[in-house]
Amino acid sequence: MPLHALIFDVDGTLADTERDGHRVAFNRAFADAGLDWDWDVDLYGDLLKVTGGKERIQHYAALRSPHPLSRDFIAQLHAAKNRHYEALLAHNDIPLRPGVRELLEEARAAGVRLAIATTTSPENVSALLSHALPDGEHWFDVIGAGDVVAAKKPAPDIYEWVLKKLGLGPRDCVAFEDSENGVRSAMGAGLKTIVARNAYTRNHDFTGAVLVVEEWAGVDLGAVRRLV
Ligand code: XBP
Ligand code: MG
Repeated sequence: MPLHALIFDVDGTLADTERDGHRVAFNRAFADAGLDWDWDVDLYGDLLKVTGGKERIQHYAALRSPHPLSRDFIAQLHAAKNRHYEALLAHNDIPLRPGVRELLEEARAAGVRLAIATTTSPENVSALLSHALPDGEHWFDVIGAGDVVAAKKPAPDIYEWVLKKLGLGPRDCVAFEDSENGVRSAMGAGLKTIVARNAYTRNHDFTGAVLVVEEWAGVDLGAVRRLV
């Protein structure tokens, strides 16, 4: 089966952004808003089951109080969190996971197209790429991110949206993920999926993935082609 495109998740897959990036940014936005919420490393691991920053805030608010937060307040909190995230990336060094750049470069050299399918907001994708892969944002033909679809991962919608924009079918592409919600989403769209686990997703259920590894280093294009 010819391989036409590689489709990457962002958070946890291209880079380990959650613990020292998104989590810290959420906490800074909560403090700014006068909320006494503190998402520690373990609690954040549980909260990652809910994909999407706005959805995660809403879920946590419902655990804390029977009175729902307004959509406007959640949207403001989330926008503040994304501003903190961007500032953090500018000051912290959150690099690409080992092996990612090599795989992207190999695909480009071989004429295999690149795309992104993520739950995170588009501005966060740009912020990450501008710092971790400064020459690389234009390497991706399609970037599907955030609210472009109503149903976030584990729904297949974001991968289906990206496939449609690429003009390709799922059998022409491979998905790269780090989490159970991501694998459910990609497989739901009919994609073969390769997983590199991380500290937050080590115990997730990856049933159905074609390969599960600890790191991307060693997953080269030849290895990907042999799996499809
Ligand atoms: C990523 C997420 C995101 C980020 C925060 O999931 O769940 O919500 O934690 O992003 P995946 P926003 O890697 O499976 O796409 O705050 O921008 O929503
Ligand atoms: Mg992920």
